[in-house]
Amino acid sequence: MPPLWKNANSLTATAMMQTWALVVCAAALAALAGAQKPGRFLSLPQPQKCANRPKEFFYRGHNYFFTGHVPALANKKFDWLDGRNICREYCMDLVSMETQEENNLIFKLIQTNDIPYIWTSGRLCDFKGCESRKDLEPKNIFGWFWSANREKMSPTNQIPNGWGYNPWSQTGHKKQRQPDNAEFDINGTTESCLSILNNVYNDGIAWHDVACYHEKPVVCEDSEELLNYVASTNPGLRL
Ligand SMILES: [Ca+2]
Repeated sequence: MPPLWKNANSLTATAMMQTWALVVCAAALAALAGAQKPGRFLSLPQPQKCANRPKEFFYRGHNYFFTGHVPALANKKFDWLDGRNICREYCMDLVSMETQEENNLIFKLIQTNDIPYIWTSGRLCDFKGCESRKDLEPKNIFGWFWSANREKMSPTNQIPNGWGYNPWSQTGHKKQRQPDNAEFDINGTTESCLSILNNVYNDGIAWHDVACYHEKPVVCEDSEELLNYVASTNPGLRL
């Protein structure tokens, strides 16, 4: 199995390659999903849902929406993988904040609507296929990536390139900077997923590592990979 993000550029070539990529990714994610509920897989996009996906706002070529603002999904919460799958049926994925500008946009959405927390696509590479990657060690600093596009995050203990500050919270359950993997000390569950919490630890709106089974509303963002795949397999469909 190729490294998770090194093959990202190959995913756009042809529909066949994309189909292959989806299968590979589904297999990879099934492995990590199995840690919680056996037999769970990534959902494939549904062309009609993609064509009619909610478009709450638009930024740099991508549409976004918050599940709390969509009648069919309002008041629902999802664990991390279910959150991804809700988005993926719409040719979207959980939001990835690769830049401070995009992060500001999501923080503003959270602040304006008084949203207590959301899931993002941020994930710790601590599942099968990650063991041989020396560049991901130590995991709590170098092991985080955006699942939606398999892009590696900046080291968690540094200000990301191009940012003015470190978006990871300076505090949490153990009164230590994030990621702190705090739940592992309580019940042995690793905090492998990236949530944005709204002042839960009197720390403002900030990034926290959280165990993936917790249920939260989500922000979905257009997935170019899934949109291209559905476009290439459904000629004439308006996306
Ligand atoms: Ca934490």
